[in-house]
This record gives sequence, structure tokens and C-alpha cells, in this order.
Amino acid sequence: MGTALVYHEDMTATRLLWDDPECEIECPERLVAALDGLRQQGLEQRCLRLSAYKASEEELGLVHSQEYVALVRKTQTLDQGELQALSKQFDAVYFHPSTFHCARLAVGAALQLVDAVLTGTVQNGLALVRPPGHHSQRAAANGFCVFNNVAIAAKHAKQKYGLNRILIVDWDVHHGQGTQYIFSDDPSVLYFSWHRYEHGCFWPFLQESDADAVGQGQGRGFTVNLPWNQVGMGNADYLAAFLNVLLPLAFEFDPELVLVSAGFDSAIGDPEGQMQATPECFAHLTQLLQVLAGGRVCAVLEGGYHLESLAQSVCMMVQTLLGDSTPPLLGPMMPCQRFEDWSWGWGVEVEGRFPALLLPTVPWSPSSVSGQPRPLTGQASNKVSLNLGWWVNFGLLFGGCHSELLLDVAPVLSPSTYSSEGRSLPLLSEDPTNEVAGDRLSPFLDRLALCPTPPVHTAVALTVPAATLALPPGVLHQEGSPLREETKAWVRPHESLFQDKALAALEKILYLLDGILDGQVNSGLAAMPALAAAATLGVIIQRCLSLGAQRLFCVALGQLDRPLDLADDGRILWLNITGEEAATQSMFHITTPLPGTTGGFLSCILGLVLPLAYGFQPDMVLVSLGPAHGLQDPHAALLTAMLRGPAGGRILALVEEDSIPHLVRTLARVLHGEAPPNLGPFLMASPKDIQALMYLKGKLEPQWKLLQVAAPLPGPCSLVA
Ligand code: X5A
Ligand code: ZN
Repeated sequence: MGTALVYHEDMTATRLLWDDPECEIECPERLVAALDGLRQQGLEQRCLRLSAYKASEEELGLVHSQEYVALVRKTQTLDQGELQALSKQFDAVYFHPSTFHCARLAVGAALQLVDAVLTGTVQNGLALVRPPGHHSQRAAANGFCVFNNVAIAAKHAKQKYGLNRILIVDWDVHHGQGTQYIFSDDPSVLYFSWHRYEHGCFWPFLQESDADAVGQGQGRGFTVNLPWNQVGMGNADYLAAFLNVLLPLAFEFDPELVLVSAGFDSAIGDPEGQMQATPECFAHLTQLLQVLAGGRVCAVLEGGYHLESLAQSVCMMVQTLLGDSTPPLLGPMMPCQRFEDWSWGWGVEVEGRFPALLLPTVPWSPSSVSGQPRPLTGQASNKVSLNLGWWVNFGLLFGGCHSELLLDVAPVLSPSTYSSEGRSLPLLSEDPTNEVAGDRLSPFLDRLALCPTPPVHTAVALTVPAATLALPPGVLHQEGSPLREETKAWVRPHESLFQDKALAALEKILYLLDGILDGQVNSGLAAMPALAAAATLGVIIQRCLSLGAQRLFCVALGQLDRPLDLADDGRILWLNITGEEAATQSMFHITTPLPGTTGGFLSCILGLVLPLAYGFQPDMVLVSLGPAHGLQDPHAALLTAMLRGPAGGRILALVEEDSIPHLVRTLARVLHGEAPPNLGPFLMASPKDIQALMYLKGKLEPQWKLLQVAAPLPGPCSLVA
């Protein structure tokens, strides 16, 4: 349905006219760099370009007082001395004669974007604006922000479209205290912010940026702060924060619209943030948000002061909004952070470590995953309290029903170990073949890296006529081609594949698979021949391995056993979601029961499937809906959509031949980049589902570090054997 890019050149006019080291980073070149990046990558051209209009004073009045608006209006005619004197009345602010004009355009851009999305003109979009907005308050400019673009956009969406639930995700590295104040008592706006905090020693130095600020009155529980008490947070930290904190809440909140305060000062290289997340991380964060609110995501630029990092991150976000798949988050795992003392009932210490994906010197391998944990050098910790009582899913995700959740965030590595021992990387190297890439790519990915964007985004290999399915335009129908000699040898042991029909289906599937493995096709959907699902899957796996895939993540639903002849050598991570009990045959062979409720299913995806997938860093993902898989269409769609992330979009979804057309259509759409359908009424995870999840986490967390942050070790409650 398209992506809007809202912009106006005039927003480059405002700039600092005097010497002020704090404010000089907020410069016109930021917008130029971001836009140039989009143009160079051909992304701007793929968006619906909208020229920003100036917000009316009435629209500004949705958030700001008349007196304050009048004050800013007045700056148009002030001389430099007066501008400077007025700027001093606020914290980290400068005014320019064009400020009022630019700030109205910035608000207008955000409003236009929301209008374009909520009227259905586009699916999503980005407003590239200056000045930023999230520090701005009812009657105060602050932190380079004049009017609160995102807050006004949220009020507008409520007022004009009658929306009842809006999620604001503020991934800027600073706390958007302005936005927090504006919505602190409003339960219709869920505000989530992570930010560099350093126990209050980082700008804006506010106590209310801490995790115990949760909103007031009716809005209690609808403000969620995740303060980082240490710099150097990287891809895995951000990912874990999304999987463990934001997304469980967001799914339960079920927003109608997602607004992103998209600051890229939380990216690597930024002088303000001092964080380590690479531009690709923002592709993944975006993709994770796109499964919410029917994909209605409106991003508005906030900070971001390293021009190249900013431009690359903006490109990653726009590319993802356009539906392209995300580049894999590569690099070895490394513990970096721990959450402990989720002390609302169990009092169990959780040594959760966020693995960093970016240590250039230690290549990822199964042995480094199961190796000794790194020594804990930084023990200072700070107990913070997240009031999440409102959040049923969250409470149950971690096995408790208490309203206060204590979260202890302590650095695992001292700051010095941190940066010298690998959290620093040759960032933003112009040379894509730098050491990091060399170290972290499997030979298979190396080969595919030659063809980064496959000519075909999504292809299907189905046995029913294409016309009956109404697939989204652009999805390729794959024909078969005769099996290769090598493949015939694999087929021979499987009697079930001998019928002509089964062979014809297999020919098509393997042709599609080869397209994916050769980098010609990004993602695929195929129908497994009737009564031969397991055999087909076995042949597919053999083919992947023989073509050089080093790590294959197989998610098998229903009655699909792991092929017996496969060596358990770490090349396949097999996760069976079935009617059976939780079990771990090895760290690479896991069985979990299919949860009976939406809440349980989400807990399983966010707490188990995705941490395993992102931790394994697969070359490719196979998701198979086998016999009696028991999944409703929206659940299957969500699982498939979220599994597009871990392997750079290389995913093959397999359904049974006689699957209903509706399922096939839904899966083809999400593979193609459309948002999955709503999950319907939210039902809490059952104690049984939680027990199974906790059991598996307990068993697997020594090997799979991303699981450690997600939940406490199994505690006093009795678990399935
Ligand atoms: C929007 C934004 C930062 C202000 C920092 C002042 N503002 N030291 O990133
Ligand atoms: Zn910022």
C-alpha cells in the first residue's frame, strides 16, 4: 500500500547563529544527509513524496499553550541578541528567525503523515523534520525541540479519527520527557522510551526518566521507561528490550496506530548516545513494530547527530517500511547486560545477559555459545521498578501476577572492558568487506552477499491454480524443473514421494528453494505433497545443507519429526511446536507444546522462538505447518512475519497441499511484507503454557544467551519433567 516520505526543504533553514557547543550538533546538514542517503539508495523514489504544510495554530494548541505559541511566533522578528537571550531561558535550545516557520512545518509533516496513513493512502511512512519534538512541553522548548511533533500527531489522531489506543515508541537515545508529561495521565497513549540514563547523570538529568515513572491517575501503567545505565548498548540489547519489554506490552495494548519518535542518536557513532547499535538494528526494530496496528507505523525524526550513521539508519528504516527484508543482524554473541531479581514472587536471580552481536574477534560458533560465561566485572547495580500490573501478558509471560516488577540492571562488563574488548567495531566502514563482515559471514552468506537484493521478493510453489488464490501483485508463481540426479538419490528412501503428484510438487518446491539459496528469490511459500510432509522437509533440509547453508532454523508445527538421519552437529536448530510436552533432546533439538491461547502463543514467539532464532543467526529459516498443526491463520501469519527477521528475509514457509486458500493467501502476503492480521481477543497464557516455556528457558539458557534476559530461572513452582 506504500510508504510516505514527508519533507520540506525549508526545514533546513533553522540553524545556530552563535557559539554553543551543546546545540551546534542540531544542524541543517542532518536533513540533507538523511535525504541524500535515501536518494542514493533509490529509496526516496520508491516512496510517496509529500510536501509538508505548516500546522495551524489550532493544531499547535492541541498540546501547547497559546502564550507559548505566541512567544515562539514572536521570535520571527527578533534580532540575534534577543534570540540568544530568549534561548537561554530554556535548556539546550536555540532560536532562529526561521524557527517558528520550520517548527510549524515539522508539526505539519507529522500530521500529514498520520492523515496519509489513517485515510489509507499509504501503509506507513517517515517524516523527516527539524526541529525535533519529543523534549518539547506544553509551554517550554527543550533539548533542540520547539513543538512536540509526535505528541501533537497523537492528539490529532485521537481527535480527528477517534483513535482509542496509540503506541508511541521513542527510540531516541534521550528521554522524551516532554511526551511523557503530555500523556502521563492518558491511558489511550502508551509511551515507551529507552534512553541513556547513567543513574541520572545524563541529560536531561531527571528522576522521572527512571523506570519507576509509570504515569499517573488513569494513565498509571501507560508510561514505560527503560533507562540504560551504561553506554555501549548494542543490537542485542535493543532487540532484547523489544522482545522482553516493549512487545509483550504492545501486543496486549493492541494499538490502532504506532508513532515512532525516531531518533537515531541511539545508533553507533553518535556523539550524544555513545551506543553501539548498527543501522541494520533499526531495520529490525521497524520490522518488529510493523506487526502491530495492522502495520500502521508513522515515524517522525527526532535526534541523530552522526551524519553518516543517521543517513544509514534512516535508509534501513525506510527500506523496511517499504516491505523489503531486513539485512541479518550478524556477528558473534557476547553477554553485556543483565536483568536480575524479577522479584515479584519468585525472588530468583536471573543472570540474563544481552548478547552483543558485534564482537569482531570471536567468530560465532556453537562452542562459543555453550562456553564459559564472561567474568562479571561491573557489579554495581541499580534497582528500578517497572510498574506493569496492568499488563496481564507481561505478568504471565514471566510467571507472576504481581503488580510491581523489580528489574535490576547491572553492567556485566566494566566500561573499559566494554569498549576495548570488542564492543567497539570498525563502525560505518565504507568498505563492506571489512574484517567484521569477513569474520561473521558464513561462506553461504558470503556468496549471497554478492546479490544483496534478490530480483524476486516472494515466490510460491503451489499445486492449485494461481488464479484461485488472489495473491498480492508481484508474487511469482514458480513452475517446477526436473529433479537433479543428486536430489533423486535423497528421494529414493521415501516411499511417500514416489507418486507422480508428490514428485511434481517436490520439483516445484526444490526449484523455488534453489532460487532462494542462489539469491534469486528472497522468500517463498510452498505446498508440501499430501501425506509426504516429513519426507519433503527432509529432502529440503538435505538440499540446503548440500548448497552450503551453515545454520538452518527449522520451526516445525504439528506432527513433523526431525528427520532421523540428520546429524546433530549444530547446523540445524530444530524447534517442534506440537501437542507434545516440552523437551530438549539437545540444544539444537527442542520440542514445545502449542500454547492454547493468544497470550501463550505470543509468549512462545517472543520468549522462545525469536530469542533462539536471533541467537542462532541462521542462513535460512524453514517454517513448516505440518499435519494437525493447530494454528489459526493470524497466528501462523504472525509467526511467519516475525521469522522474516533473523535470516535476512530468507524464509521458506511450507504448508500442507490441501491447506485452505485463505491461509496460503495470508502467508504469501506477510512474506511479501504486508502486516499480519489482528490476533483477535487477547487471552492470557495458561499456567501450563507458562510452565512449559519456563522449563525450556531453564534448560536452554546456559547455551542460548538471548533466552537469559527473558525470564527467571525455573523457581519454586513445579515444572513439567
Ligand atoms: C532531540 C534530541 C537532544 C538534546 C541534548 C542536549 N535532543 N544536550 O536528541
Ligand atoms: Zn536525542
